[in-house]
Amino acid sequence: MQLYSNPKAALNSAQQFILYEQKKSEQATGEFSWLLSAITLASKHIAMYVRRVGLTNASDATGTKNVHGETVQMMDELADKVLIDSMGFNADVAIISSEENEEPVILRESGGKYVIFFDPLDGSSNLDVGVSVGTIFSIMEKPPGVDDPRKVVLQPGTRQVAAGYIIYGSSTVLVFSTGDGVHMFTLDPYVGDYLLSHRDLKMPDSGKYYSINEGNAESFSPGYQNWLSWLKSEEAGPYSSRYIGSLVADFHRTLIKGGIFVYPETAKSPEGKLRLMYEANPIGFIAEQAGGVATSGKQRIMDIQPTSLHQRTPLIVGSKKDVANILKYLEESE
Ligand code: P6P
Repeated sequence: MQLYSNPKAALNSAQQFILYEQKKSEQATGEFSWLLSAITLASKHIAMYVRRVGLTNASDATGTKNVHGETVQMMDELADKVLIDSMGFNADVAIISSEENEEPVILRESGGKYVIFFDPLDGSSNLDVGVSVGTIFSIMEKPPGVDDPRKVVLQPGTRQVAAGYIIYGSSTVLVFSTGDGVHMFTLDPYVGDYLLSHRDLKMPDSGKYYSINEGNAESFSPGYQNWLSWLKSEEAGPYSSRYIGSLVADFHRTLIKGGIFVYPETAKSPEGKLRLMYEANPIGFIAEQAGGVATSGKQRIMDIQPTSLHQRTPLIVGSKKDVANILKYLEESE
């Protein structure tokens, strides 16, 4: 049997792809290709540890809690350190901010062009049960003439120049956009590089999967309750429920197959659970670049003007028709 291989992919590593894309724009200086290569190198280190988590103490608790009061695992700290170290010595990176650090990591008091936001290992509580986890990144440029780190990091998602994630699942997949479509690369462990598997990925206009933690349903507002009832009716169906509990995995399925992911306000998380700067914004950037929609239920995610670095937001993201349906119920119940 002929061994399947995608010869075109072999010619398109993520680095080559970025360099080729950057050549298309005169003002490109190759800075982004460096940033991307730093992130992809770090992700290969992280993938190596994630793939062996049962053989190490990587999923053990460190005994500390992060800024959200969540238990920090060894793997969370390792991923955070690997990412900061990989970006740290690049002259263009001014500030790095991650879920694991209450304050932004200031690499350069002045100078430096980019601000990077990370969720180093989203969904890490699933590590010990073999569920996909991921690294999410968002890249913004420093506003000209602003050096105060507190102001520099509090920019709306529309200021993103690039965003993406790496999902450590059945394969290790890199998805990113620099504002010119969404592209997907699969790590070929034999080649040791990310090879192009989808160029200019588009999210279907609608899908049959809905993804929401119905364990919180009691505390959903009437709009969400009414939407869920409609969703399960003959009129709407058939929808299938898929909820992994790992944002990157639930979103990646939505990106590829369409449908909707919802994390609304709940009794436990009255502002929503997901973080704006390093979860909702980058996921929203990718969704919109692929033709999807990302909203808080009240406004476009990327228009939200942050007031604090680790602030949370409700997140509704997915196919335009499925998001339009839920917004109709939310508006009717206002
Ligand atoms: P719940 C993981 O902890 C995470 O931050 C996201 O990856 C995921 O979508 C969400 O929380 C799951 O939260 O409350 O349903 O377990």
